Amino acid sequence: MSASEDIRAELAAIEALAAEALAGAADLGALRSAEAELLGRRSALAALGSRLGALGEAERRQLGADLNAARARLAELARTRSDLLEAARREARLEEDRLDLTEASLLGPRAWVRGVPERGRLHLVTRTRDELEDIFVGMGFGVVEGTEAETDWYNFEALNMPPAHPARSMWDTLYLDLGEPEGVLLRTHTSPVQVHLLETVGPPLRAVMPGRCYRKETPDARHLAVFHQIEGLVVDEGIGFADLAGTVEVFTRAYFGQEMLTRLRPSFFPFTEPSAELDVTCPVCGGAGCRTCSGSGWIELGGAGMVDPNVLDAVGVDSERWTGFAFGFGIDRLAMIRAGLDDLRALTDNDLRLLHQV
Ligand code: FA5
Repeated sequence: MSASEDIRAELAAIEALAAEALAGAADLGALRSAEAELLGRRSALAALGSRLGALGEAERRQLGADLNAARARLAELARTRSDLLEAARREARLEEDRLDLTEASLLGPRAWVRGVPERGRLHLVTRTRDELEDIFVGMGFGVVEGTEAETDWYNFEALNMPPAHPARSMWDTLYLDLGEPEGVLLRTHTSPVQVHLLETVGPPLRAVMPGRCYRKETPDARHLAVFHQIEGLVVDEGIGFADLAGTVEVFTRAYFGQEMLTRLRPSFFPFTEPSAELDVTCPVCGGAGCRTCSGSGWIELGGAGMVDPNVLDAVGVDSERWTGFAFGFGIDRLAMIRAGLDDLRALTDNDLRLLHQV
């Protein structure tokens, strides 16, 4: 065999092997190293090219052209294989990243894992509010709702707190940019609904008034800036403090059961006289003192007292004839205590892992 025939045969063999290796590369990495090995400067193909110098002019030209053609065919083959592998890699990545957000948000994370649709349910605070309403309806109370935006008169003045009264500082108020400066506000408690009720319905009356309240507060374990209260008002002839104490006791037993320790402690509110505060044993530490109750062993649920005659007089109700009691309890606190939560903020975090348990 002449030298040129020898080279031609070798070229055919090298091309066949290289074509097989390139076409069979399993991924882009394997393809790149096959290309370097088969088409690079140290490849058998390159070595073959360096042997052409020993041939005569015509043969060298011919074989040189054959060699370049073989190299071009192999390069084209590598490109085709590369495009194919690149497309497959993109496809695989898209499949991996595919996130069906519709499925995730409609069914919730637990359903997603189990593949079973999950039913939604009412938030713990809403369920607590419903339950409190049921308890009071069972005790003969009606349910009344007020508005969240109030005027200064209903939130403060009619409740025996004239402008600049020091007791106003008990409630850090968020004002709305409406009407007179500081004339319209987001109610800081549900007590203004008492005033509306006395004005529009008048005695005798027995009602609870649940709803959302707002205060300029920094949230902590027992405080939120947006929270809920349930107000109670009973006005009739001959109502006394014993009626208030009895009502509070029947209510706390109905809601917490017999075991819960409660206490009524003397306090002050401008719209009740005498005034008291209702506390329950801290459910987190059992009364020993902890972070949740700030070490006191008790958690305050709300205020109460005999309606101050000035409040009745302010809305034209005869305070010589009618007497009454009122209370305002924190719904979020009631929910937190019975669910055994150590931090009120857990109720607004919307962590489904917690909300599913309470
Ligand atoms: C009042 O708001 C009075 N209006 C209650 C009242 C009504 C007294 C009728 C007398 C007669 P106080 O600010 O203490 O009072 O709030 C009552 C309850 O609401 C608290 O004991 C607590 O349970 C709840 N509460 C008050 N502020 C917050 C808050 N920032 N976050 C969560 N709960 C709160």
